[in-house]
Amino acid sequence: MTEAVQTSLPFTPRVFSGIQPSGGLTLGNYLGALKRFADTQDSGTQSLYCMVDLHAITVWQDPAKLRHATRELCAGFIASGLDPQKSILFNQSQVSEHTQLAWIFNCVARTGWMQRMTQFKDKAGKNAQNASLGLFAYPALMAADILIYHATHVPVGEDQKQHLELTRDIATKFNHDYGVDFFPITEPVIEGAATRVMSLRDGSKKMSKSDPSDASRINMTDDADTIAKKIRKAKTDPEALPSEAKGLEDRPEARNLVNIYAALADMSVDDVLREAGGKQFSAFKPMLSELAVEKLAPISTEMARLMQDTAEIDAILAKGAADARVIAAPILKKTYEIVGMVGA
Ligand code: AQP
Repeated sequence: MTEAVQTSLPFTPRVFSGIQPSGGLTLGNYLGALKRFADTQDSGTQSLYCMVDLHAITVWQDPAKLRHATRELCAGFIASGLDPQKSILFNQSQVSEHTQLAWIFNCVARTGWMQRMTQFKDKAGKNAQNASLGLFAYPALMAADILIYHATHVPVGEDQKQHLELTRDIATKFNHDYGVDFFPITEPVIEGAATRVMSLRDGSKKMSKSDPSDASRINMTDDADTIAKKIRKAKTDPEALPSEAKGLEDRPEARNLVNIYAALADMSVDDVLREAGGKQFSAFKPMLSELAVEKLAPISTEMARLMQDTAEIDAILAKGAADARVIAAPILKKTYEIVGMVGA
């Protein structure tokens, strides 16, 4: 089965997003990505969600842990409400068209563009010469992940905004260089109260699975006691909560906890502050812990149940990869034709 490949605008709406199996899922991944994917899965738009294992290895991954994290991530998608019958769930390395298109994009993107990427600078640290070439080229592979499906919308957290802009730049340059309207100019979808969940230990750093401090994040597999302890110890300031959002402007840690509460409760920040304004953190933190446990415990229980049958998870990923390929293969073929590859 093949599908007609569009070579000129407008493009059929299609959603793509990915998460790295680079460790356990965090509350940041859940609120910034998974929950939003689940909330929109019945919108009628075809959606593909990818465990981006090839991105994960841009920094060292132990092979056994990577396999486990990929399956656990798939379990996390399903436990968060993603239905593999409605959305295509797969791991990136099973669809080789991603890397084939990434090579073309490596030849379209400029090294200067990559040098400006803040995620590369953050992850490479002071010794950029020692970073992998893959880490440097990461945004070109990400552009390929999206554009190999002609995806028009990419729901992500705030941290991915710069990479999405680069995806648009690559599509624009490809279309311009080859005189076509072949790749869509993808829209980032960055919405909700928790587009940037911050570290519990430092309100200026995003919550991240690879932060060396486990106390900085809530893991989706943390039990109720651990969640409560981490929230109790979360950095705050001595003031009571304000009664409106502008009172949080210079209080990053307070803002973070209120944002997390709002996103978990599906409330606006103003509504949360209408209820909690005037409370001290000694009263607000237990409210947040209770809500976090109520929302996360069923997900972690379901993840653990799904992980008892990894063969079933592997079958879901294999089926998803086959479905993804049906969309990706003709787009790669057309790309090769446009670029001038014989035999495409
Ligand atoms: N703290 C966050 N707040 C909101 N959204 C977040 N996302 C990640 N962290 C936050 C969103 O989750 C999706 C998947 O991200 P990823 O795992 O592919 O890479 P990442 O953004 O680099 O996430 P981590 O946890 O920080 O992973 P490591 O530590 O391996 O780099 C994206 O949509 C992202 O925006």
